[in-house]
Amino acid sequence: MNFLKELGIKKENFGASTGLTWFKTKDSGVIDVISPTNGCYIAKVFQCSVSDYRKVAEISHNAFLNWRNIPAPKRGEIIRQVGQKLREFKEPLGRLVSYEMGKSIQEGHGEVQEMIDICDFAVGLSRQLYGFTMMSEREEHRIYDQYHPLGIVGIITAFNFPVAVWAWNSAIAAVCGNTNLWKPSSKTPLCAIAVQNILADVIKKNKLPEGLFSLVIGKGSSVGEQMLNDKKVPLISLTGSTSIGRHAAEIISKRFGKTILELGGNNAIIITPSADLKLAIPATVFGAVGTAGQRCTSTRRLIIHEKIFETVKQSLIKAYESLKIGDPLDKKNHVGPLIDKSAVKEFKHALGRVVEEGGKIIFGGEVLTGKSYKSECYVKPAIVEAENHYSIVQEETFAPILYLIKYNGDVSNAIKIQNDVVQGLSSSIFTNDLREAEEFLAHSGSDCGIANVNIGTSGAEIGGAFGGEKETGGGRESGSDSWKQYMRRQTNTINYGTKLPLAQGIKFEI
Ligand code: UN1
Repeated sequence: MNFLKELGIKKENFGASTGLTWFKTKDSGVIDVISPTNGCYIAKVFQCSVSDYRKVAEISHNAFLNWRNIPAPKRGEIIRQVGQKLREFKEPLGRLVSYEMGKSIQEGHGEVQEMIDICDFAVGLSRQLYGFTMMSEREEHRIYDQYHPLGIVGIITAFNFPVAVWAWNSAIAAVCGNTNLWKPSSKTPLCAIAVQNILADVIKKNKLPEGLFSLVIGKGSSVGEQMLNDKKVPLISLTGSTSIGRHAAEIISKRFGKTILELGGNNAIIITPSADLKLAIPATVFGAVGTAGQRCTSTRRLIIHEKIFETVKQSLIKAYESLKIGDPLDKKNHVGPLIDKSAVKEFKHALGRVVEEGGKIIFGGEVLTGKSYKSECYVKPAIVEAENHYSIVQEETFAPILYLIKYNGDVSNAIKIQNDVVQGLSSSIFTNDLREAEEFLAHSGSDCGIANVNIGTSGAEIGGAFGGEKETGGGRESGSDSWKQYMRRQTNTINYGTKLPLAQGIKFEI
């Protein structure tokens, strides 16, 4: 396969790198990477050891001591070059994302586009790391705040966005003057190795120090724990399940480290009687089955007004019937496989539970077998009539299951249902009624980090701050002023006069 070669993926790969240097540990466990698209073996990755981790962190910390003094726009220039390299490698990298993770090739390329976009954003940002200037109450005094880099930023990513989420964090963290230490999901290590190889050209060309962009592929129970406990890593940005996030937050907060947590979502779309169904139906379908329901922003609940419930249900069934499921590398397919067999098991288990609780599967839910499905990871996305209080509906099942929930009366009833879960990532309303839209966006409206009108729950642009409330973790990454989390704020008061007045008018004369 040419794209593997182009990306520097070998039959045997190592798990730790500080840039150009790879650590050659072979005795700390092996990952055999299998493609969910066809069940074929792709390559081997030797996981790194705890002692590798310590060395990598040491090198990354030393790199930080220099990198923080490079003017931010010059750091931006490096990220500009990274963006340029990603443009060159968009085709093979997008293909690898699709092959290793299983999302459609369009989405694979879209993911690389997100990386390119965030690099562009970070380049501009490198000239805009602004603080405020405040008016002092004292004569001949000036107060301002400024932002300083933190140190090593640990980036722990999930399998579903094996490259984009790293880029959101690392492009911003790097222009802010930090070094990056990436621990990718063990389900998609090759994507991370490919990115590390793409970075190597930029590192070489600019003679950058080892440790600016580092990678550790290792066991969560050893290498992961080491990182969580490491005082040299002042900030950890973690994308994953709520239970992993809770565990990480407990450890990191004990050492007063900072976190950006992007955890589970249980995202809903509300469809009101005035909604334009020409928009609402495709947005719902993309939200529910895109990435085979494995985005943290995937649409899991559809809250429909009773007046239009039947119409929406029938339109959805029709749309689901037209979905092409199969090899995600084939452009005509909309839906690829789930990441692995255990995800298929979760899918089936969730459907079993919803039926037990009184739900009705009205479409799909089968595991697909037959010649055209080259692995055991293909499923038919399911539509289920359910109620919001069912325990399984309250959970995030990382699979294409869409729960249809009826509401009646006013939009406030729908908002109440939408908010009645522990997660708070993304939400949408489809309405042509201004009052309903504004009610949804008001203080008493959606309690999520993302609230959209007439577009779906997934597919956010990089320009906005990305993240959610409640058990989603409260972090914000990517655009807007998320960069502030990657820096430490300092307030500076400068006396340029010849007296020493105290604030609050206090007199202290000696
Ligand atoms: C994720 O699923 O972890 O908004 C991130 C979206 C994408 C990112 C999803 N831009 O769906």
